[in-house]
Amino acid sequence: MKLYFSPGACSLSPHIVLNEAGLPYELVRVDLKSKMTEGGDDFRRVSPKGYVPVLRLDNGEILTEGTAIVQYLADLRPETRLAPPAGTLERYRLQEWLNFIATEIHKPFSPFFNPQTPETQRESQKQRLGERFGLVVASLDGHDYLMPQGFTVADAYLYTVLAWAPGVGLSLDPWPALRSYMERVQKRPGVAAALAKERAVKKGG
Ligand SMILES: N[C@@H](CCC(=O)N[C@@H](CS)C(=O)NCC(=O)O)C(=O)O
Repeated sequence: MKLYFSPGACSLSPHIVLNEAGLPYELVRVDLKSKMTEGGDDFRRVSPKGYVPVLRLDNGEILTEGTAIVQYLADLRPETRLAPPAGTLERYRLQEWLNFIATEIHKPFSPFFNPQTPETQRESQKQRLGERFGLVVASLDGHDYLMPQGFTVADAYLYTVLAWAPGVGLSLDPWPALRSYMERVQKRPGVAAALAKERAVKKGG
């Protein structure tokens, strides 16, 4: 399998899951501005959506949308318990988290990455995200991870998007439980390896 990614982007989530699942994969870096891959291919010919993450399966099929990709990967290795079995209530709980992270945390970060966004909108977005962070903290109460079973693909995704907060001027200090959650997640070997790889790629230019 090939994961099309950009260092530090939301493609970090499936990158973490590939490691946690112990699956073999190749990484293909994408320049999100030029829409070119590191090999000089037009990324829009890989996926007309033009955004990462994109997974190319060994049979050549293309899978997009982070929440679908991470569940696909988890289901390849059910014994790693990165996702509860399909059809169970627990699986819908996982999907509840994935959708919450995608729509209530991931996308509300988007205005911060647009230099045209006015300061007033940035402040209101910070407040909105803060309210969502409060909901996450309440759910984490007494748990190491989002789901009672332990680390799942939802944690890979939550970690990825929360890691953007300090860079956009949104300190996690008011939510100590989130800070300790981030520290806990990034100590996992699969997470640490993905972070080290993406930092090295970014440093290399
Ligand atoms: N709906 C997509 C959104 C993915 C997304 O927002 N990707 C960003 C990076 S975090 C991107 O590639 N942006 C470049 C662009 O949209 O041109 C998903 O959930 O996978």
